[in-house]
Amino acid sequence: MSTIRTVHGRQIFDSRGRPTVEVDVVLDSGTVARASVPSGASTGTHEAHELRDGNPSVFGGLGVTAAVDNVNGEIAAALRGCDVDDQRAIDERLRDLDGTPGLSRLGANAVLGASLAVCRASAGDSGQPLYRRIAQLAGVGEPVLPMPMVNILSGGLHAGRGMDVQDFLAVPIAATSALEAIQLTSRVRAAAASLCSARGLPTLLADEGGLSPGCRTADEALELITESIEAAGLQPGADIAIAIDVAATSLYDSKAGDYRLRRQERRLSTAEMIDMVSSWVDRFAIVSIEDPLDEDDWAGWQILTQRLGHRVRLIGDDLFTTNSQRLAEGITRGVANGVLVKVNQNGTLTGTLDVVAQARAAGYAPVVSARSGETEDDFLADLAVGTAAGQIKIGSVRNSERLAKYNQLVRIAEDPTLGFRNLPKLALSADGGR
Ligand code: 2PG
Ligand code: MG
Repeated sequence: MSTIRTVHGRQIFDSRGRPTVEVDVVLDSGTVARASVPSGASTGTHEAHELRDGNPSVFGGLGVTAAVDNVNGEIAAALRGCDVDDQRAIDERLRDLDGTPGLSRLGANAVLGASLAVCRASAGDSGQPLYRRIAQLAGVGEPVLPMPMVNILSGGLHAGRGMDVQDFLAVPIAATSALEAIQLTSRVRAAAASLCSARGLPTLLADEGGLSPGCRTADEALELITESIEAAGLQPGADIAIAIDVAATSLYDSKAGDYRLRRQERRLSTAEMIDMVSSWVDRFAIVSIEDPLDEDDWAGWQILTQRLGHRVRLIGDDLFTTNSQRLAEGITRGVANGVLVKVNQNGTLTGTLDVVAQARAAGYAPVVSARSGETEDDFLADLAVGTAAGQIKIGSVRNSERLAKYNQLVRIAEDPTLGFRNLPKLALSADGGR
């Protein structure tokens, strides 16, 4: 057993150039480990609290010096001398120290940076790859390489609202290995760029490295991604399936109680949103839809799940915010059948692993996900493998903060004992596929 000697935080910068927290942990054995914290743009209200300085004259209020001070002060003092291998005790200690449900006092960014760095230190100290250590913590016997869903077209808050729907992604269902998955989706990404350029559409990159063609309707974007798959010499629905993240919370107008599609200058009720999403599923090779409705529209989600849950994965991101109470409510209400897993929505590694276990026990598919603001930290690749989540969403196959994770998957794939998992089949049933 090694104990924690020092915990040191600093302010670094994420892929949008915004400040974020990085933490170094040093053990008495001399092992050193580092982790940094991502940040979202289309955030859910119920996420753990990201502590920002709020001083508008420094980084527009986005500084994280108070969170860093908390790492170097209270957190470092609380963790000094702790057994690095007892991740659960450390994460509970961090939660107790903070004392608020959403980690708003110390900041979830401060707490998470420490939590992830501790896990990496423990892995390094015992000489095991990070994904093996995570598998141990998660109680997973057989870690597995995940199927990626790769961002091809971007809209919403990741692309200046150039399209209403946030992500159109390619899922390489014909792939039999992680490398082949990356290769197939890269072909689609390249074909989409050629099509955009041939049509005079912009080919500049959005926040997650996807293209932002500014399609007026989701139908146009779905046609464009379908044509891109075909132009890459692949078959939609057989080689590549389509996934969507509507990120509908950012479309919802809570005063009017409806959804605003700005590009079409239209407003839709919940029922009309459900009809629209159903018509996409009828006409395109769609395997999963994330956040098709607002984060608090439980009743709408229920109707949608009954209608589509036996046909596609319905993934809750803003809906569940990697929070076990929210997920428990969704399971009870029969809402969704998949959950997006984002470490900074939860705030600790143990809390995140608990949500994955809870999802699995209820038959909900976990999808490990990056944020739109990322660093070069590749923890997520190991998290997806170690939890055997089966699916990962990192963004496009562009930009170093995205490639850091894909490249780590490539390295992990050198382990000959690991399998690659295709999409889990939906358990067909009348109650929404659960
Ligand atoms: C999402 C994520 C990642 P953000 O909505 O799923 O694509 O975006 O990090 O901005 O919440
Ligand atoms: Mg989302």
